[in-house]
Amino acid sequence: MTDKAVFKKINDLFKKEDYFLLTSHLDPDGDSIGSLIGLREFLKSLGKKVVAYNDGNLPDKYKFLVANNQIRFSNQAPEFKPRVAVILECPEIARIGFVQNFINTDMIRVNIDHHPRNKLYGDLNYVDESASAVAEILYDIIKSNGHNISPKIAESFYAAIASDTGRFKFANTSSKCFSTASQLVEAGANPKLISDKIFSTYSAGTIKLLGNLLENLELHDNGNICILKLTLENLNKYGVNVADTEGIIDYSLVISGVKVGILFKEQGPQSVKVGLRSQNSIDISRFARSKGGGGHANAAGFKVNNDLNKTVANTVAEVAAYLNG
Ligand SMILES: [Mn+2]
Repeated sequence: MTDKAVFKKINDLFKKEDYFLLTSHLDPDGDSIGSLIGLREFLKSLGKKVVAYNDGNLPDKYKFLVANNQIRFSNQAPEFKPRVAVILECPEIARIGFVQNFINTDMIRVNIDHHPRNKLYGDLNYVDESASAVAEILYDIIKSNGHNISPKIAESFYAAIASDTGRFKFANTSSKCFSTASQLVEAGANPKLISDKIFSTYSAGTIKLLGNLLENLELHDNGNICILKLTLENLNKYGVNVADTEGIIDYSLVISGVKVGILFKEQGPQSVKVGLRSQNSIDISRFARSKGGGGHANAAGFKVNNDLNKTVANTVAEVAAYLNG
């Protein structure tokens, strides 16, 4: 099917059906939140019954997008029987966590994503790896039917794109994404306000925690690898919720000469989340997949069931071998 044909099928569902469930991946980021809220707003404007779920926590910096209960983070069943499930940002359906409990085989599943290696698990699938954010795709779907973009939708989608492109600077920042962002600004998104909300709302505790992490950063493999370690003790010491540490990983790649940045997030005594960032020329997602994880070429990750120190030692050695192999 051509893009146009898929867009038409999705728009036909938006028009015909009345009961929708929307969801996105565990531990939501800006694209997950902005896309959910924008699509929810759009379907509501068509008079549809919509419930949006996410298995995770809402980071403080995205609270301005989400009014009371517009996204449910709890395992509380919908009050109506959804006919269509729209799954955003998930290469595999397992990424939606508990929300799987609410998706039955008799529902129509629509899978919209921009991650590599999407499993095409939907009844309708639209995957565009070149899209800067899922919000960019949703914008195109809605516009393709001539629908109006309200200021609230524009704000949500703009926030999603600004967040997924790291304020329009990651490798996914395309001419197309600037063009979409421009149209969203025309439709009412305020770039300064959204930027301030997303990128300048750290708590004092988070900034002090960042200071501690930077003070203790380590360079390995002759400066090719930079690592940051976020321990449970650290989170506790500065009173920071792990959901509010998004963006800290970007500091792992700002030192000149560093090819791969790694943030180790201790989640428990035998549980570590490993976040990876790489320079343009290095596909770090291939390494992440070899460890059971995934992601984009320059931003990926995986989880390890081991203690922090062993995970750090093993990962540094393996990434060095990957770089020099
Ligand atoms: Mn995304």
